[in-house]
Amino acid sequence: MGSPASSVDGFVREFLRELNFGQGVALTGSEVNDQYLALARTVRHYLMARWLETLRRQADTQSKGVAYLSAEYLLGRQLNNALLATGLTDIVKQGLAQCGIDLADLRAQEVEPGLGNGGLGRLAACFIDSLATMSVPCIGYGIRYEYGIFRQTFVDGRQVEQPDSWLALGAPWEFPHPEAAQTVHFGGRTETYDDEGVERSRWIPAWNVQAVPYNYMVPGYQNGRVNTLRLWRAVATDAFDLRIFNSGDYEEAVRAQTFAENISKVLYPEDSTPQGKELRLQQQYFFVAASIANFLDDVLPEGFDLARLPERIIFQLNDTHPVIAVPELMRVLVDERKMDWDDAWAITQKCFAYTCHTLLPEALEVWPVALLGKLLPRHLEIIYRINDEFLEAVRERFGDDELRIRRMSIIAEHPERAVRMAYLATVAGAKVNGVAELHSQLLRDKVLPDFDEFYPGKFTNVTNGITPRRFVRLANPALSELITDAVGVGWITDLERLRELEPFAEDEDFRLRFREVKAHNKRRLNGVLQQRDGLSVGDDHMLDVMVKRLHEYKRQLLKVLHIVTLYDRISTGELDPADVTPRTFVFGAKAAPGYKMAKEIIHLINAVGTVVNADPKVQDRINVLFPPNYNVTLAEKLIPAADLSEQISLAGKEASGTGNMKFALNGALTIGTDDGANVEIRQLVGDEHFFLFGMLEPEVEALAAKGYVPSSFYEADPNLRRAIDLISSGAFSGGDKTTFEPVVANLLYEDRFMVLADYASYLEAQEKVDAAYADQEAWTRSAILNVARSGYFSSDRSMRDYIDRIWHTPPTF
Ligand code: NBG
Repeated sequence: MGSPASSVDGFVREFLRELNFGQGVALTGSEVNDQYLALARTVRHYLMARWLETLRRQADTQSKGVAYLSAEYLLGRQLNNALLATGLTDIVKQGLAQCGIDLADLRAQEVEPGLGNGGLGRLAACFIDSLATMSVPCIGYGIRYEYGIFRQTFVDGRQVEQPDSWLALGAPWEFPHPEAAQTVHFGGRTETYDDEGVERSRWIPAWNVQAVPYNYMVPGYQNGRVNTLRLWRAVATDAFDLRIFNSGDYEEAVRAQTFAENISKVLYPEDSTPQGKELRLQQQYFFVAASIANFLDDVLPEGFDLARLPERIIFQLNDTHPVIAVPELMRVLVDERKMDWDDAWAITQKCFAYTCHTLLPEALEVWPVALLGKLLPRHLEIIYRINDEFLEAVRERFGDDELRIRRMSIIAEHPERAVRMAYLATVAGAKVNGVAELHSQLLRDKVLPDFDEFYPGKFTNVTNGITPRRFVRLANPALSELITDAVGVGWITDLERLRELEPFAEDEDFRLRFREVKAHNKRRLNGVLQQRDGLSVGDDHMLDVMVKRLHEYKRQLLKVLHIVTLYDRISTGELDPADVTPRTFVFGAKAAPGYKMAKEIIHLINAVGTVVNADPKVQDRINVLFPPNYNVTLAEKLIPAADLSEQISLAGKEASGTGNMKFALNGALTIGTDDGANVEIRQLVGDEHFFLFGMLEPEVEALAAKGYVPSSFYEADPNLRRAIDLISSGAFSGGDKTTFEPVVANLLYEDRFMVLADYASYLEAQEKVDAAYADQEAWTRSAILNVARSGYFSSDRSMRDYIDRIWHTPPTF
């Protein structure tokens, strides 16, 4: 297939053809959605030849690649990225203009595929972008959820979830392949049988569903490579029982279909804590079983010698969600391909690697044995055997140390018998990695120390990264232009080149231009917020931003206490408004629908915002904005406009954070704890360009060991007392003292994440922020140095680290 001519006329011809023959409409009278769909399909033509070429060469060379197994991909909009990858933006802009269409309107028409919750899903999207850009063979495997992360609305300040029907207006970026469906089995029982003198096991499943692949292109940045993302959709095998239908029982006739298709219906709106739901386990097995079958049967050439599987593939387990792939590969190799158990296990241990993304014990998935045995009986047997052999090896090494055996067993006995998926992944994985230096160290020392001792060298670190294509080049065109003017374009694929910006921090003219870029981005944000939510950022305000999932450990409450304190001081006259740095505080956060406290906190933020924004005493000084439905699309506008990035989790709780990297690379300064990747950001940008506060992780541990009494901080600190009392007084709830009682009681009597203990230190750091911001030249210098020194946080670098330390999959072509 020849690619369409890269000229404006060629583009216009293709575009009109798509509009006429694809959408069935004429240009005159066509709707924006028709135009968007036609444009998307036209752009995808340009990528098609490269995609097919990549697949052909991949099949020829048979070099080793990565299969990234992830239950989430938070992709963000596709059109802009595809335009950037193909270098078509200018041609398309001109061509559309000839048709009387503004490209910006079509961009705005795209509904982003929100097939992920937060950092973990966005990380997967950054990684596949980097691998394509670096010409490394990779297939991303996941689930094509019909409904992605819910759309958040606020009603009286409370979160209300709406379904995210991202497919409703058409899905021009996907290629369904029903003919390549895989059958995925569930339930039933197992039996042993005599296979020509060898006793073998087999699984007699009870029901099955079809997994239909939907392929998406993952274009590299202007390098002619297009990798594949393959998302599976569940479809019922016997879709419709005609006999029942004819007898008039419509509901019964579609029951099986509904049941099966539920598997890929919705993304679990969870972040960091598992929901022990059978459907979730179904989803997990569904996508990994389909993916492994697809790889072995369709991607590998016929007759491939599976003993050589580790030379061809590494399955990267993105957190514990895909870990059921381990017993699945064993089942396929032993039961179906009749391989000897030991050989199969040796292969399996070379084909998997596991990334852990958390430190919260409650976020380490466990599956009750009863549930797993019911849904996947053969897999449970396989897990038992893996565990028996593993514990045998532990015994050999350490003797009958029963405590140790119990600690290390893949099967937990309390509170119920359950499979510890993180342990299974650790035993099976060639490597286990954390996602930032501190996280990897705590993983070894605190979460899995027995395993680190048992498997020296298995644990490693790969610090997360973000793609500079989407989060700098596309999100921040004004800054990109400034950088390119200064250092050339090479930085887009070699982000360490941002170092060359360092001397420009001393250049007054460059600083001025840098400030103009920020001001431009704030105006752009203002336009977006006005149109989207009727909100506006105050003129000349510092933009202080906290965007991330709502979770107690991330401590949005600490930010609220800071705002309440400022408000209190100004409105009581203790602070002269003229002495207060004008700030607009922006929150963006979704709470898991079942997470009550998180939802209370959202309500509190909105309530404080309403009062603060309406009070003439503080107007023009402080402002609180909470645009609903924070997503990738909004992030792309918000982050480039920010001055201050809030990364204020309790030390030892945030595995990495990736928002922190996006802000630093877009020239915001960070106020943050010594946690996750903040540690590395601070080391790189320099202490004097980072506002550090709060306890260090060992201090947190020490305080917990000693017995943390939050109310003692309340009693000892008059500022804190006033802030909390103001919330309790009903000042933000129309006089009702009960509204925020649960939040306040939680802070005073539990405060698991030590908000009160870090409050004073946080306030002090915020005062330093104000003082620093007053000197705009110095602030800009720091902001430029943040950009210049954060090149390390490119996901291209993360990919190089994975390749060197874990995958050993060199770039190909
Ligand atoms: C999240 C962590 C973040 C981290 C991302 C990506 C989960 C389970 N973990 O700190 O909370 O940046 O993963 O690694 O969602």
